[in-house]
Amino acid sequence: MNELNAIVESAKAAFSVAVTPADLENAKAQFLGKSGRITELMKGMAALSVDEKKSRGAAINLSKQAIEAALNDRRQALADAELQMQLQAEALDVTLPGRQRGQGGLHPVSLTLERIEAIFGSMGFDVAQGPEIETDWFNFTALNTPEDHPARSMHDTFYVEGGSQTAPNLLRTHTSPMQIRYAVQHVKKYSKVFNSDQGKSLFSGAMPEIRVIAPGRTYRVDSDATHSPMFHQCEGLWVGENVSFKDLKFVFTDFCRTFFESDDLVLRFRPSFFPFTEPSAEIDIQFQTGPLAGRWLEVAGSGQVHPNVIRNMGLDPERYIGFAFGMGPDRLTMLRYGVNDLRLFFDGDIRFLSQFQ
Ligand code: 2NL
Repeated sequence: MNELNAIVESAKAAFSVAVTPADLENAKAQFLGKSGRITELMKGMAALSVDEKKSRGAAINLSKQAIEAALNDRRQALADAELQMQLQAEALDVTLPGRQRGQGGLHPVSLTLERIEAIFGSMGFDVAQGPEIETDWFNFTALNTPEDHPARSMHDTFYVEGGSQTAPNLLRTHTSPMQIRYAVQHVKKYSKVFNSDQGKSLFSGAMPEIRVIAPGRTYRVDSDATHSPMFHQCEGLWVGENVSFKDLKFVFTDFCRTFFESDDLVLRFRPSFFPFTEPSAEIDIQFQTGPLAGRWLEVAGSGQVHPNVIRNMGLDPERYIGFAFGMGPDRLTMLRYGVNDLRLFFDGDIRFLSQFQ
């Protein structure tokens, strides 16, 4: 029995110095393998008597079981150690701060456009968006702008390829063409007889009012501290059977006071001229407090829609009347935030732009 105990002890010792699974399997082979020490002892039993076999066999089996138990313990210990190493190697410090990602934001002029859309939206105005490349009809002719008007010259308007000699394509110089498009669609929806020979069959039936704003990019041949060849415009149009100048004054006053968050803002409607409105008025505002207090600041043009323009929408000017206005979101943004150079909006300098986030 001493011999068996010695074998078990030396097996345990051999297992305990094994540091890899391969070491351990080699050590196992020395004791339990084909010519391992326990296996050799079993082979040696052949010559024993039946009684001796019984007791010797039982003793060898006990030793074999003890060795197998030690082997399993060591296997488990090596697996645990391996797992620990792996966990340690892959450890994450979940308390470390995350990697910061620069948060984007809207351009200040986009913020203004969103404000304008929200305010007019709350007053029941639809928002219409459309092409920046326009035809001469929608940009000028439909808006009662005469053939010889200086705005139509190549010094003021960017003409582009496409279109014809008599109907050239151009970059829209204001967003009014979109309002004409919107109005024509609106009238078509309610008039079965509308046809595009404007002036021939005008709609004088009943229809819901046209109430729309058209925000977007516009283009003119102009570039200095206060003019950019690309700039923004937002026009508004309200046409119905009973829409008057007092509605224009109410709507625009309400808009300005909400936009500039100033209840005591004062407005002034100053006589002016536009081909598409008659009568026409320039709209000035005056702050009562703050850095701009007391000065009259021009913010929009406006007027009652000219009968010829009403006609070009497919409507009978004897029944339909309305007003329109046009403003510059770039300039509104400058006034709201106290920006003094228009070009800052288009330089893309992150130091300037990040101040609006
Ligand atoms: C300005 C002047 C204005 C309009 C735009 C308009 C549109 C239609 C019919 C009639 Cl569809 N008028 N738009 C009217 C008056 C003035 O803008 O100085 N804008 C910055």
